[in-house]
Amino acid sequence: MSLFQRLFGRGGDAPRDEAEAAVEATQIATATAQTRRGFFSQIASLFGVSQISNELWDDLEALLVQADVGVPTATYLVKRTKERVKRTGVIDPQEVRTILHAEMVQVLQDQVRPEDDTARPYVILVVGVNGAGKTTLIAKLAHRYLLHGKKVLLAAGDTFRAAATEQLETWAERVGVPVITRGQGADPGAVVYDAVEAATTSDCDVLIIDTAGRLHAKVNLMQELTKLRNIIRRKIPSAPHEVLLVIDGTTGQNGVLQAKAFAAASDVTGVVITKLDGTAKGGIAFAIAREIQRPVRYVGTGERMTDLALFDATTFVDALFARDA
Ligand SMILES: Nc1nc2c(ncn2[C@@H]2O[C@H](COP(=O)(O)OP(=O)(O)OP(=O)(O)O)[C@@H](O)[C@H]2O)c(=O)[nH]1
Ligand SMILES: [Mg+2]
Repeated sequence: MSLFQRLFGRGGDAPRDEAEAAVEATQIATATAQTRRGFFSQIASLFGVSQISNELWDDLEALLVQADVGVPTATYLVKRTKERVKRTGVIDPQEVRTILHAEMVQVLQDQVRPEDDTARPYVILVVGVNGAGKTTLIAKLAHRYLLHGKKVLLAAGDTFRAAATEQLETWAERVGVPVITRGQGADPGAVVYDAVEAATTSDCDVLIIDTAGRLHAKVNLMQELTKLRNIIRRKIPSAPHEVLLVIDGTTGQNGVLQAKAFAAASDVTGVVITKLDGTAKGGIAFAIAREIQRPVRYVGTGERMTDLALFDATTFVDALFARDA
């Protein structure tokens, strides 16, 4: 089954056509090159041995941990793989690799998409720590939805950081979408209120709201997100349809801690892992999916507005295990 066929039943964010699906699969393959050539090539070479031993399992677990899969998820994956190997009577180490592959896909696929993306305007709230890649993601999403023929509106809800509004405005202009702003120092709630109002009256399909970067440990800042959500809900009770948590893929296990704190404090519906192109530890996707029980929705594969891929579990795991020519 092609990537396009796998995603075809999904909502408005599914690839437009096979060409777009193929481009995104290539982007994932390119962005995971470091991870593939690093830890995953070492994992692949583990299976070159003549028989399955305890040492194989120990080495596998250690390499998964090094690739940022995290201790709980690495232990879980090894346990599941081992059980399946025993149950099915597999003795060829190469077949262990196939089983591991399937278990890794399963960890990512266990998380379903909860939201109804036929809603209109479809409201997306973007949250995360400072510098994770929120504003860049918004530009990428706007570009993607625009290509899908959607009418997009942005909201400059980061009124805290100097020049945050200007940064979003620059992106909006480049992408070719309007943006609602009130400038630095304004109440982010007021920006969100204006934006929801504008999205409703201007009949737009997708509203994407930027927020200021915040430390997951700061309780008052996390509560501010709840306030923003409530402002949105007053006008559109089913919204926000997605709360996307942006995690910088290069931050390792700290990223997993961030994800846990955000998931506990706000209604995160999905995760975007950015800067996948800048890390050899793409294993973080497994840690996040399993530890916070939310789907990875997109991955950022570079700094340009086209550097975004809709996440697909099989494509991602295939890319990690692929053999480079
Ligand atoms: N290589 C790479 N760089 C990225 C990616 N996404 C974002 N960046 C870079 O990360 C930096 C921070 O991105 P922003 O989008 O400004 O991050 P932010 O979360 O909005 O930051 P604050 O608003 O300060 O909290 C910029 O230099 C981006 O170009 C990605 O997928 N790959
Ligand atoms: Mg920003």
